Amino acid sequence: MNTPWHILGAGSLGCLWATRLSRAGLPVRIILRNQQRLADYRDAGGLRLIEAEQASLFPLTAELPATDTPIRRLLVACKAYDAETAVAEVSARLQPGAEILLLQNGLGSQQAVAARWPSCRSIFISSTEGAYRRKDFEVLHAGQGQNWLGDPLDHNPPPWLAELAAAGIPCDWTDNIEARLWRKLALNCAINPLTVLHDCRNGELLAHREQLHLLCVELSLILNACNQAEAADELEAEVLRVITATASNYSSMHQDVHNGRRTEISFLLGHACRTAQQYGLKVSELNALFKRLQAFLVQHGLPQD
Ligand code: NAD
Ligand code: KPL
Repeated sequence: MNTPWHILGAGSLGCLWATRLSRAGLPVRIILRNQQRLADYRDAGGLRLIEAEQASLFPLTAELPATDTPIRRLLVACKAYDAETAVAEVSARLQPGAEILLLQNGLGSQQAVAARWPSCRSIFISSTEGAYRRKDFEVLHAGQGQNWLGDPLDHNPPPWLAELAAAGIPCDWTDNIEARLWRKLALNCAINPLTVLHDCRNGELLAHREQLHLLCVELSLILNACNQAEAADELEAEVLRVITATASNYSSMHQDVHNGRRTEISFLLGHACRTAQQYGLKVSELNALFKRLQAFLVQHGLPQD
Protein backbone atom coordinates (compact mmCIF):
# COMPACT_ATOMS: atom_id res chain seq x y z
CA MET A 1 0.00 0.00 0.00
CA ASN A 2 1.39 3.41 -1.00
CA THR A 3 1.95 5.98 1.75
CA PRO A 4 -1.01 8.38 1.72
CA TRP A 5 -0.34 12.00 0.77
CA HIS A 6 -1.91 14.29 3.36
CA ILE A 7 -2.48 17.76 1.90
CA LEU A 8 -2.72 20.58 4.43
CA GLY A 9 -4.26 23.67 2.81
CA ALA A 10 -6.82 23.10 0.06
CA GLY A 11 -6.12 26.38 -1.75
CA SER A 12 -4.66 26.93 -5.22
CA LEU A 13 -1.48 24.84 -5.06
CA GLY A 14 -2.89 22.34 -2.55
CA CYS A 15 -5.77 21.51 -4.93
CA LEU A 16 -3.42 21.41 -7.92
CA TRP A 17 -1.20 18.84 -6.21
CA ALA A 18 -4.01 16.82 -4.60
CA THR A 19 -5.96 16.39 -7.84
CA ARG A 20 -2.95 15.38 -9.94
CA LEU A 21 -1.73 12.89 -7.31
CA SER A 22 -5.18 11.37 -7.08
CA ARG A 23 -5.55 11.19 -10.86
CA ALA A 24 -2.36 9.10 -10.88
CA GLY A 25 -4.04 6.60 -8.53
CA LEU A 26 -2.16 7.64 -5.37
CA PRO A 27 -3.98 7.79 -2.03
CA VAL A 28 -4.66 11.43 -1.07
CA ARG A 29 -6.40 12.93 1.97
CA ILE A 30 -7.01 16.64 2.32
CA ILE A 31 -7.01 18.29 5.72
CA LEU A 32 -9.49 21.14 6.16
CA ARG A 33 -9.34 23.70 8.95
CA ASN A 34 -12.73 23.20 10.60
CA GLN A 35 -16.23 21.69 10.48
CA GLN A 36 -17.57 24.57 8.36
CA ARG A 37 -14.89 24.05 5.65
CA LEU A 38 -15.59 20.30 5.76
CA ALA A 39 -19.33 20.91 5.28
CA ASP A 40 -18.61 23.35 2.41
CA TYR A 41 -16.32 20.77 0.83
CA ARG A 42 -19.00 18.08 1.06
CA ASP A 43 -21.50 20.48 -0.57
CA ALA A 44 -19.01 21.10 -3.39
CA GLY A 45 -18.77 17.32 -3.93
CA GLY A 46 -14.96 17.32 -4.11
CA LEU A 47 -12.10 19.29 -5.66
CA ARG A 48 -12.41 20.60 -9.20
CA LEU A 49 -9.36 21.02 -11.41
CA ILE A 50 -9.66 23.08 -14.59
CA GLU A 51 -7.03 22.49 -17.22
CA ALA A 52 -7.23 23.59 -20.86
CA GLU A 53 -10.86 24.63 -20.18
CA GLN A 54 -11.78 21.08 -19.09
CA ALA A 55 -13.09 20.64 -15.55
CA SER A 56 -12.61 17.35 -13.66
CA LEU A 57 -14.10 16.50 -10.27
CA PHE A 58 -12.11 14.60 -7.62
CA PRO A 59 -14.19 13.49 -4.60
CA LEU A 60 -11.15 13.05 -2.33
CA THR A 61 -11.35 12.01 1.30
CA ALA A 62 -11.30 15.05 3.56
CA GLU A 63 -10.64 15.19 7.28
CA LEU A 64 -10.13 17.64 10.15
CA PRO A 65 -6.72 18.35 11.74
CA ALA A 66 -7.76 16.58 14.96
CA THR A 67 -8.64 13.14 13.55
CA ASP A 68 -6.34 10.30 14.56
CA THR A 69 -5.11 8.92 11.23
CA PRO A 70 -1.29 8.82 11.33
CA ILE A 71 0.58 11.11 8.93
CA ARG A 72 3.73 9.87 7.21
CA ARG A 73 3.83 12.34 4.31
CA LEU A 74 2.44 15.85 4.64
CA LEU A 75 2.34 18.47 1.90
CA VAL A 76 1.92 21.90 3.50
CA ALA A 77 0.25 24.14 0.93
CA CYS A 78 -0.72 27.09 3.16
CA LYS A 79 0.61 30.62 2.86
CA ALA A 80 3.97 31.21 4.58
CA TYR A 81 2.33 33.04 7.51
CA ASP A 82 0.00 30.08 8.23
CA ALA A 83 2.41 27.18 7.69
CA GLU A 84 3.89 26.69 11.17
CA THR A 85 0.52 27.02 12.97
CA ALA A 86 -1.11 24.65 10.48
CA VAL A 87 1.57 21.98 11.03
CA ALA A 88 1.23 22.43 14.81
CA GLU A 89 -2.48 21.56 14.51
CA VAL A 90 -1.64 18.12 13.07
CA SER A 91 1.70 17.55 14.83
CA ALA A 92 0.33 14.91 17.23
CA ARG A 93 -0.40 12.73 14.18
CA LEU A 94 3.09 12.99 12.64
CA GLN A 95 4.87 9.64 12.78
CA PRO A 96 8.60 9.48 13.64
CA GLY A 97 10.54 10.07 10.42
CA ALA A 98 7.49 11.56 8.66
CA GLU A 99 8.18 13.75 5.65
CA ILE A 100 6.94 17.35 5.61
CA LEU A 101 6.95 18.98 2.18
CA LEU A 102 6.87 22.76 2.38
CA LEU A 103 5.49 24.60 -0.65
CA GLN A 104 5.82 28.15 0.69
CA ASN A 105 7.24 31.10 -1.18
CA GLY A 106 9.94 33.22 0.47
CA LEU A 107 12.10 32.08 3.37
CA GLY A 108 11.72 31.73 7.11
CA SER A 109 8.59 29.61 7.40
CA GLN A 110 10.36 26.46 6.15
CA GLN A 111 13.23 26.91 8.63
CA ALA A 112 10.73 27.44 11.47
CA VAL A 113 8.95 24.14 10.68
CA ALA A 114 12.20 22.20 10.19
CA ALA A 115 13.56 23.47 13.53
CA ARG A 116 10.35 22.76 15.46
CA TRP A 117 9.86 19.18 14.19
CA PRO A 118 13.44 17.87 13.94
CA SER A 119 12.37 14.21 14.03
CA CYS A 120 10.61 14.70 10.68
CA ARG A 121 12.32 15.19 7.34
CA SER A 122 11.50 18.68 6.02
CA ILE A 123 11.70 18.98 2.24
CA PHE A 124 11.56 22.51 0.84
CA ILE A 125 9.91 23.24 -2.52
CA SER A 126 10.36 26.23 -4.80
CA SER A 127 7.52 26.33 -7.31
CA THR A 128 7.07 28.35 -10.48
CA GLU A 129 3.75 26.72 -11.35
CA GLY A 130 0.72 29.00 -11.50
CA ALA A 131 -2.76 28.26 -10.19
CA TYR A 132 -5.62 30.27 -8.81
CA ARG A 133 -8.95 29.57 -7.19
CA ARG A 134 -12.05 30.45 -9.18
CA LYS A 135 -14.14 29.64 -6.15
CA ASP A 136 -13.69 27.44 -3.08
CA PHE A 137 -12.37 23.97 -3.98
CA GLU A 138 -12.10 24.86 -7.69
CA VAL A 139 -8.66 25.59 -9.08
CA LEU A 140 -7.52 26.69 -12.48
CA HIS A 141 -4.09 25.53 -13.62
CA ALA A 142 -2.96 28.82 -15.10
CA GLY A 143 0.76 28.51 -15.73
CA GLN A 144 3.18 25.72 -16.53
CA GLY A 145 6.29 25.75 -14.39
CA GLN A 146 8.68 23.69 -12.35
CA ASN A 147 8.92 22.46 -8.76
CA TRP A 148 12.41 22.27 -7.26
CA LEU A 149 12.61 20.02 -4.22
CA GLY A 150 15.50 19.73 -1.79
CA ASP A 151 16.51 19.07 1.77
CA PRO A 152 19.33 21.26 3.16
CA LEU A 153 20.20 18.54 5.73
CA ASP A 154 20.16 15.46 3.49
CA HIS A 155 20.96 15.55 -0.20
CA ASN A 156 19.51 12.09 -0.96
CA PRO A 157 16.35 12.35 -3.04
CA PRO A 158 13.29 10.54 -1.66
CA PRO A 159 12.34 7.30 -3.47
CA TRP A 160 8.86 8.66 -4.38
CA LEU A 161 10.16 11.45 -6.63
CA ALA A 162 9.26 9.40 -9.69
CA GLU A 163 5.65 9.19 -8.39
CA LEU A 164 5.39 12.95 -8.77
CA ALA A 165 6.73 12.92 -12.30
CA ALA A 166 4.36 10.06 -13.19
CA ALA A 167 1.49 12.13 -11.78
CA GLY A 168 2.36 14.96 -14.20
CA ILE A 169 3.85 17.19 -11.49
CA PRO A 170 6.98 18.71 -13.02
CA CYS A 171 9.73 18.27 -10.45
CA ASP A 172 13.46 18.09 -10.02
CA TRP A 173 15.66 17.41 -7.03
CA THR A 174 18.35 19.94 -6.15
CA ASP A 175 21.26 19.80 -3.70
CA ASN A 176 20.91 23.54 -3.16
CA ILE A 177 17.25 24.29 -2.56
CA GLU A 178 18.16 27.33 -0.46
CA ALA A 179 19.86 28.94 -3.48
CA ARG A 180 16.64 28.41 -5.50
CA LEU A 181 14.49 29.90 -2.74
CA TRP A 182 16.87 32.84 -2.24
CA ARG A 183 16.96 33.57 -5.97
CA LYS A 184 13.17 33.62 -6.18
CA LEU A 185 12.98 35.72 -3.02
CA ALA A 186 15.44 38.24 -4.52
CA LEU A 187 13.41 38.48 -7.76
CA ASN A 188 10.21 38.93 -5.76
CA CYS A 189 11.84 41.61 -3.54
CA ALA A 190 13.07 43.59 -6.54
CA ILE A 191 9.79 43.40 -8.47
CA ASN A 192 6.73 42.86 -6.28
CA PRO A 193 6.86 45.75 -3.77
CA LEU A 194 7.48 48.30 -6.55
CA THR A 195 4.49 47.06 -8.52
CA VAL A 196 2.35 47.60 -5.41
CA LEU A 197 3.70 51.08 -4.65
CA HIS A 198 3.52 52.23 -8.28
CA ASP A 199 0.24 50.35 -8.78
CA CYS A 200 1.50 48.95 -12.07
CA ARG A 201 2.07 45.85 -14.16
CA ASN A 202 5.53 44.26 -14.09
CA GLY A 203 6.55 45.77 -17.45
CA GLU A 204 5.99 49.34 -16.26
CA LEU A 205 8.89 48.91 -13.81
CA LEU A 206 11.27 49.40 -16.75
CA ALA A 207 10.65 53.12 -16.14
CA HIS A 208 12.35 52.67 -12.72
CA ARG A 209 15.68 51.18 -13.82
CA GLU A 210 17.84 53.14 -11.35
CA GLN A 211 15.77 51.96 -8.37
CA LEU A 212 15.83 48.37 -9.65
CA HIS A 213 19.61 48.62 -9.98
CA LEU A 214 20.08 49.86 -6.41
CA LEU A 215 17.80 47.13 -5.04
CA CYS A 216 19.68 44.42 -6.96
CA VAL A 217 23.04 45.69 -5.64
CA GLU A 218 21.77 45.45 -2.05
CA LEU A 219 20.07 42.08 -2.60
CA SER A 220 23.33 40.73 -4.06
CA LEU A 221 25.18 41.95 -0.95
CA ILE A 222 22.80 39.96 1.23
CA LEU A 223 23.01 36.84 -0.93
CA ASN A 224 26.81 36.92 -0.91
CA ALA A 225 26.92 37.46 2.86
CA CYS A 226 24.81 34.38 3.53
CA ASN A 227 26.82 32.14 1.22
CA GLN A 228 24.41 32.28 -1.69
CA ALA A 229 26.76 33.68 -4.34
CA GLU A 230 25.11 31.40 -6.91
CA ALA A 231 21.77 33.11 -6.28
CA ALA A 232 23.39 36.54 -6.73
CA ASP A 233 24.84 35.73 -10.15
CA GLU A 234 23.50 38.12 -12.85
CA LEU A 235 20.57 39.03 -10.59
CA GLU A 236 19.82 42.38 -12.20
CA ALA A 237 19.87 40.89 -15.71
CA GLU A 238 17.39 38.23 -14.59
CA VAL A 239 15.14 40.79 -12.92
CA LEU A 240 15.00 42.72 -16.20
CA ARG A 241 14.40 39.50 -18.15
CA VAL A 242 11.51 38.48 -15.86
CA ILE A 243 10.00 41.97 -16.01
CA THR A 244 10.09 41.85 -19.81
CA ALA A 245 8.79 38.26 -20.04
CA THR A 246 5.89 39.03 -17.67
CA ALA A 247 5.39 42.66 -18.78
CA SER A 248 1.60 42.52 -19.00
CA ASN A 249 1.12 40.62 -15.70
CA TYR A 250 0.42 41.98 -12.27
CA SER A 251 2.80 40.51 -9.66
CA SER A 252 1.37 38.11 -7.08
CA MET A 253 1.78 40.76 -4.35
CA HIS A 254 -0.05 43.33 -6.44
CA GLN A 255 -2.88 40.83 -6.93
CA ASP A 256 -3.00 40.09 -3.19
CA VAL A 257 -3.24 43.79 -2.30
CA HIS A 258 -5.76 44.47 -5.07
CA ASN A 259 -7.96 41.64 -3.72
CA GLY A 260 -7.59 42.76 -0.08
CA ARG A 261 -5.57 39.65 0.86
CA ARG A 262 -2.71 39.51 3.32
CA THR A 263 0.70 39.49 1.62
CA GLU A 264 3.74 37.31 2.43
CA ILE A 265 5.92 40.44 2.90
CA SER A 266 7.46 39.17 6.15
CA PHE A 267 8.88 36.13 4.36
CA LEU A 268 10.11 38.16 1.36
CA LEU A 269 11.31 41.76 1.88
CA GLY A 270 11.06 41.38 5.67
CA HIS A 271 13.30 38.30 5.58
CA ALA A 272 15.83 40.10 3.35
CA CYS A 273 15.97 43.15 5.67
CA ARG A 274 16.27 41.00 8.82
CA THR A 275 19.08 38.98 7.23
CA ALA A 276 20.94 42.19 6.27
CA GLN A 277 20.65 43.36 9.87
CA GLN A 278 22.05 40.05 11.18
CA TYR A 279 25.11 40.48 8.96
CA GLY A 280 25.49 44.19 9.74
CA LEU A 281 24.92 45.15 6.10
CA LYS A 282 23.83 48.66 5.11
CA VAL A 283 20.80 48.23 2.83
CA SER A 284 19.12 51.64 2.91
CA GLU A 285 17.11 51.14 -0.34
CA LEU A 286 15.62 47.86 0.86
CA ASN A 287 14.87 49.22 4.34
CA ALA A 288 13.19 52.31 2.88
CA LEU A 289 11.17 50.14 0.47
CA PHE A 290 10.10 47.86 3.34
CA LYS A 291 8.92 50.84 5.44
CA ARG A 292 7.02 52.39 2.50
CA LEU A 293 5.36 49.07 1.74
CA GLN A 294 4.37 48.49 5.36
CA ALA A 295 2.89 52.02 5.56
CA PHE A 296 0.99 51.38 2.30
CA LEU A 297 -0.43 48.09 3.61
CA VAL A 298 -1.57 49.69 6.87
CA GLN A 299 -3.24 52.53 4.94
CA HIS A 300 -5.09 49.90 2.92
CA GLY A 301 -6.27 48.03 6.00
CA LEU A 302 -3.92 45.06 5.51
CA PRO A 303 -1.49 43.48 8.00
CA GLN A 304 2.02 44.93 7.78
CA ASP A 305 3.62 41.49 8.28
P1 NAD B 1 -4.03 29.79 -1.06
O1 NAD B 1 -4.35 30.96 -0.20
O2 NAD B 1 -4.77 29.62 -2.34
O3 NAD B 1 -4.22 28.44 -0.22
C1 NAD B 1 -3.83 28.30 1.10
C2 NAD B 1 -4.88 27.42 1.78
O4 NAD B 1 -4.40 27.06 3.07
C3 NAD B 1 -6.23 28.13 1.99
O5 NAD B 1 -7.26 27.31 1.46
C4 NAD B 1 -6.34 28.23 3.50
O6 NAD B 1 -7.68 28.13 3.97
C5 NAD B 1 -5.53 27.01 3.94
N1 NAD B 1 -5.09 27.04 5.32
C6 NAD B 1 -4.51 28.05 6.02
N2 NAD B 1 -4.30 27.69 7.29
C7 NAD B 1 -4.77 26.41 7.42
C8 NAD B 1 -4.85 25.49 8.50
N3 NAD B 1 -4.41 25.81 9.71
N4 NAD B 1 -5.39 24.27 8.25
C9 NAD B 1 -5.85 23.92 7.04
N5 NAD B 1 -5.81 24.76 5.97
C10 NAD B 1 -5.27 25.98 6.17
O7 NAD B 1 -2.45 29.83 -1.32
P2 NAD B 1 -1.64 29.34 -2.61
O8 NAD B 1 -1.78 30.34 -3.69
O9 NAD B 1 -1.94 27.91 -2.89
O10 NAD B 1 -0.15 29.49 -2.05
C11 NAD B 1 0.46 28.57 -1.16
C12 NAD B 1 1.96 28.90 -1.16
O11 NAD B 1 2.48 28.63 -2.47
C13 NAD B 1 2.26 30.38 -0.90
O12 NAD B 1 3.42 30.52 -0.13
C14 NAD B 1 2.46 30.95 -2.29
O13 NAD B 1 3.30 32.11 -2.32
C15 NAD B 1 3.14 29.79 -2.99
N6 NAD B 1 2.98 29.79 -4.45
C16 NAD B 1 1.73 29.90 -5.01
C17 NAD B 1 1.61 29.88 -6.40
C18 NAD B 1 0.27 29.98 -7.07
O14 NAD B 1 0.21 30.06 -8.31
N7 NAD B 1 -0.85 29.98 -6.35
C19 NAD B 1 2.77 29.73 -7.19
C20 NAD B 1 4.01 29.60 -6.58
C21 NAD B 1 4.11 29.63 -5.20
O1 KPL C 1 7.01 35.36 -8.93
C1 KPL C 1 6.58 36.43 -9.31
C2 KPL C 1 5.43 37.00 -8.59
O2 KPL C 1 4.64 37.76 -9.16
O3 KPL C 1 5.30 36.65 -7.40
C3 KPL C 1 7.29 37.16 -10.44
C4 KPL C 1 6.51 37.00 -11.71
C5 KPL C 1 8.69 36.57 -10.63
C6 KPL C 1 7.47 38.61 -10.14
O4 KPL C 1 8.25 38.80 -9.00
